[in-house]
Amino acid sequence: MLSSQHLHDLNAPFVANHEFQYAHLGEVLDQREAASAAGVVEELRRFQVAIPSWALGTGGTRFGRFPGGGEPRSLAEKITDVALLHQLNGSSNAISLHIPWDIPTDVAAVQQQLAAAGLHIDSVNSNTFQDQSAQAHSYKFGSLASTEAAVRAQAVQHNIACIGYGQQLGTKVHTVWLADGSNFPGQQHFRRAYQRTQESLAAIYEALPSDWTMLVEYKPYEPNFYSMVIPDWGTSLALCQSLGRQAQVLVDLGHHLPNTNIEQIVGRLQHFGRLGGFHFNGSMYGDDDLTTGSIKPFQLFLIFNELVDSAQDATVRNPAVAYMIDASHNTKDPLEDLLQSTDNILTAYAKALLVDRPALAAAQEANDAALAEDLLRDAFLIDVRPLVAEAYRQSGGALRPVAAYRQVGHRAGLIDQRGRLAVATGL
Ligand SMILES: [Mn+2]
Repeated sequence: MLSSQHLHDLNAPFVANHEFQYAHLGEVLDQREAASAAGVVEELRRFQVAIPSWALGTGGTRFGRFPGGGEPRSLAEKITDVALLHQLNGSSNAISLHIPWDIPTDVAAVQQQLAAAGLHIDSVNSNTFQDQSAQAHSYKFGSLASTEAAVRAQAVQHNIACIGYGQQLGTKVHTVWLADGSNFPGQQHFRRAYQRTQESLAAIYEALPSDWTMLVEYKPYEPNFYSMVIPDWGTSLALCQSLGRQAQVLVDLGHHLPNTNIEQIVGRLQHFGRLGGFHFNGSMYGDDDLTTGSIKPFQLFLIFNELVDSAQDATVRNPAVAYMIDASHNTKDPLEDLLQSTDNILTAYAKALLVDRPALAAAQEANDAALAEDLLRDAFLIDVRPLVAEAYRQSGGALRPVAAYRQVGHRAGLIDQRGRLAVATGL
């Protein structure tokens, strides 16, 4: 952990320039009248995005891993890493856990460590996409959708066990992503696979405490390449509607075919009151799990534009959305990548807050396509970096989180402490 004096010293070289830029932008925004700098900074400080425990090490690809050393070897070390991220940006106050990779051995110690760092567990994620050494039945041909009742029962029990771990740690969100599907035409009966999945999810939903949310994630392909049992938001939505109000759709930005209009999906799900959560990442082709906003920053802005629009619309009855990052790294230092992802998320959110919404609504009503598009572009093209930096500073963090992380030589310290060959649990 860094002392507040140390953070103050790290910010010192940047303060004068930051204050100049922030004051200038404040005047520009006052003239536009859509939103004030202070108001946006306040919103940014409120916005928190959960860090996935599995992205603190090098996830790699199926072709290999190129780790940079010093990966967290336990849940305690993962919490330590997220605590540093939260100290630097004030925007990462939660961790998504993966079961069985992050099963807590000492719950009281975990709770104590979380409280000391101002963190909490935002969700538990089940894993039926691979076999664990001790399990009785294989998931080779599916889990919740398996043709074998004993396999389905085992997968249901695992999900219920995840909820139990989550209860111990104080979270109220359970995320289900299914790898189930088929690789060849005719391999799987589509309707029956869906029915079996629905029944398995209903059994898990039965065990869900009344104040919990169950998030159902979809994905069009991979690891199965001919069909996935839950390939799209429509299937997720249908399943959630069949389960009950506590079931919500989770949108993972990388889980769409190229050029899918994700912002429209976001708008639709909010209309139905069924947008439960986000997995942020960057995508060029598919589930690439790259830095959020690195490839398509305009798309990320348009997604936040929908979120802000819905938040300001009293007719929208969508519950609070769980914001999470879901990424995998092989090129960058994972902690730097997560700082960059959070920075890009806050940048897109800030720009969406600057949209002149009454003017946009009027342009849409008048079918003025040129003006409507221009109003979005006007907000998107404003350089909001001073607002994001000010949010970091007001939260007691670093004006430039990645620069501060490098300046203190954090990765070298982790390698000294944990070893060059340390591998994150689960990876
Ligand atoms: Mn995901």
